[in-house]
Amino acid sequence: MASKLPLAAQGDEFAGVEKRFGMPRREFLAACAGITASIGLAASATSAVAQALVAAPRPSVIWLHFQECTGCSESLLRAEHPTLEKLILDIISLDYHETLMAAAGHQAEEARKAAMAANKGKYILVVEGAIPTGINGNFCKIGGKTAIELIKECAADAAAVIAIGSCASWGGMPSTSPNPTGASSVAQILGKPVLTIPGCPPNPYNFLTTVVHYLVLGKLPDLDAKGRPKFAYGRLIHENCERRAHFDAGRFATEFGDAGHREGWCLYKLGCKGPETWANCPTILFGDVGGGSWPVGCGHPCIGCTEEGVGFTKPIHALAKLLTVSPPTQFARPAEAQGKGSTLATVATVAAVGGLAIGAGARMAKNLGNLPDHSSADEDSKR
Ligand code: FSX
Ligand code: SF4
Ligand code: F3S
Repeated sequence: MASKLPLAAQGDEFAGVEKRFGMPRREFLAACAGITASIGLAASATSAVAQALVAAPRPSVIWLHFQECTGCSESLLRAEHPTLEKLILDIISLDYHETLMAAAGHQAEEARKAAMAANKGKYILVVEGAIPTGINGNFCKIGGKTAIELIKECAADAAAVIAIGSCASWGGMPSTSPNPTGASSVAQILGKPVLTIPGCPPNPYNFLTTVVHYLVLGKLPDLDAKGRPKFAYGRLIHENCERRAHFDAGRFATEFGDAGHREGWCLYKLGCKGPETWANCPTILFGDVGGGSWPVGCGHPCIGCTEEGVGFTKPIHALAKLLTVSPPTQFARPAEAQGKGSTLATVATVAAVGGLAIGAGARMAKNLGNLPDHSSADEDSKR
């Protein structure tokens, strides 16, 4: 049962965390409070989450790499963020990870088989990278087995399969046209849905929170129709973007380095895909270096890297579909300063570009109140 004591007043139940996780107890509990909120539990459950992290047996994790840049692992393990790295590596038992393990060759293969046998039906399989299906899968072979053979063998006795990164989630960059290697997602290879944590790279907190959810509650979090945890992918980037007020006021950067860009105005006209991309980038940020540490915060339009059919597919300069919000009612004439003036024609043009009609505002209000069970960007555009 969750303790009712304030965090600072709790006794010695977390006395070992400083040694084990390499962080002050208060910092550990603060991290647990954030995770507790992310997985949708009341703040009073923070203590229970912390206790579970300290006491839960570390699940065995088999981590496979295929067609990718290893950015998923890099984002998880970057040196500037020892807290996260420590937390993850201490709550799981990473028994096989080709780029991190000291073992090599036959020794590595034996470690994988031993971990799978010892934890049959209980280990978590994490897959990073797309799986090439061309020339019978021979574009990628590890230890004499194709990626297809390996993933099927490892998934057979896994308790859960997690596709991390856009490559594993939906094919990502390797699957872009003309896709000469036949790069495919984990779900396509296994022929069944799996939990996906897309992003190129994905945000490590979304992986951490998913694992903690599994450890604490004994089940995976609620997923949307693309297999993404709703706690992380339940909102459009556009809904939480710090530049949103500029979008609503019709203030847009139209060139990199122009006055609007330097002022931090909305990047929609530079091709920002925030209005059709579901992810929590603006709320959880990257790298723990403070505010603004996410693509739009740094002045670059979101390219929709989490979103199949958008990231690496739509041209960077193409305008995004406006899925849940109405366009601004006023736009500047070309000769006027932005933020002032409009014509019916400009309003109509932008409305047509967005594919929206009257009623979108009401829909926005509805969507802000409810988590949409979006299944694809196209379906959402029809709602
Ligand atoms: Fe790279 Fe991962 Fe992108 Fe892919 O992240 S960051 S190419 S999603 O599989 O390593
Ligand atoms: Fe932010 Fe992009 Fe939406 Fe503009 S279009 S408010 S920059 S997410
Ligand atoms: Fe990717 Fe856009 Fe987030 S490019 S990292 S989904 S802001």
